[in-house]
Amino acid sequence: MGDFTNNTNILLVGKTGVGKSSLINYIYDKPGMCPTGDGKPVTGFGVHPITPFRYRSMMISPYDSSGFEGGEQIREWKRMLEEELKKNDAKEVKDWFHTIVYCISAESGRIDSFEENFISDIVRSGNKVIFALTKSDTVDEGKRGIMKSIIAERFGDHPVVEICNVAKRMRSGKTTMQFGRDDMLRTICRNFRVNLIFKAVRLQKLRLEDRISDFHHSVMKDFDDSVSIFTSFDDDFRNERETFFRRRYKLMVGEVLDELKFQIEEIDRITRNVLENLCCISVDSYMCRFKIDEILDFSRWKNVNEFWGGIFPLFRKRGEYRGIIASELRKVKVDFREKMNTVFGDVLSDSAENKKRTDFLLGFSRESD
Ligand SMILES: Nc1nc2c(ncn2[C@@H]2O[C@H](COP(=O)(O)OP(=O)(O)OP(=O)(O)O)[C@@H](O)[C@H]2O)c(=O)[nH]1
Ligand SMILES: [Mg+2]
Repeated sequence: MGDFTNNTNILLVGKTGVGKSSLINYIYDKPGMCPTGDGKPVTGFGVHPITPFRYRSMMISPYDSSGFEGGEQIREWKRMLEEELKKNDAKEVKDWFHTIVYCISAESGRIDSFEENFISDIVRSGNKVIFALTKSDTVDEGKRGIMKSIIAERFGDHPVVEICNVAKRMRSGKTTMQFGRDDMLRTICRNFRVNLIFKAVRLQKLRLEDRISDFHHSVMKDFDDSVSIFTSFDDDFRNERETFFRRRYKLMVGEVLDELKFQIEEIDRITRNVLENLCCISVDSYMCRFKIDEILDFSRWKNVNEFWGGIFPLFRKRGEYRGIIASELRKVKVDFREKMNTVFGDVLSDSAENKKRTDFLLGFSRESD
């Protein structure tokens, strides 16, 4: 993979004062890296790149961001991020950041509706989100459990990491310990791998759509060029066209599928090597399970042949036949999309919240194979 680097960009997002900057300081292991504080907003408006640091063999590039307190501020925040994206030549957030770490304070006991809408947008746009349940030291296990189920209920199976960013001296004189750093960093590293696989699928999906349209046009052009009123629509003619189209389809679409399969296997191999051998983070092995021949199944063409039994009056033959081919091609396209969507779960439609999809991409087994 030419563009593979072990660098992962993460953006910290969340309401004012939830502990975004403190979380960076904690995972960085440098208390004064980002300014933090109580009361009024501390981190200035914007997205702030922090010097990358190494975690085992991965480079982590955190971006701190200003917090928000309500719907209006979120709108401003989004506009600001869009501007930043433009400056960085990125079309979408997911192109720039491998992971969004969404911080929610365990103390809050709820997710505000403006926040819920915002997170749903982020998730729906195909971003990989990790929820950081900050200030987990301040509430008991029961309350943390409730927050986790609220998150799971609203946003599906995204990872939730319980975090205590800062050691605090309690009134009792006891000092609390920080926790969650390793868990957070491991989750970020695993996410990086999933993000790369998603990216490959998304890119090849666009190419596949193009290829199928090209195929469609090339078949119709071939028909217009090679079929005339003198053409006899006998078995030989039909078989010859069918074999020709089949071969072309396999070539045009199959090539992209081959490439996708190869890319996924490469990403799997390389990222597994980095994570397992260099970072000692175990990952589930991804298996590229889809069978290209099954996806390219061309059985629809049989309908054309069976339907065409010489029942049309002669003068309608060419026009009818052309119409049938065009409509069969549309069905082939629909079939193809359905198959791809089954194979990749919701990845291709870019909507998240699908457990199967995540399991699949993380390499857990899928019963449908
Ligand atoms: N007990 C406890 N306090 C925390 C934790 N994380 C952050 N804090 C405290 O919460 C306050 C706000 O932390 P910040 O890191 O400044 O929060 P922020 O989200 O960056 O805030 P803005 O930049 O203003 O949006 C500070 O007083 C931190 O010490 C945590 O995990 N546990
Ligand atoms: Mg801050």
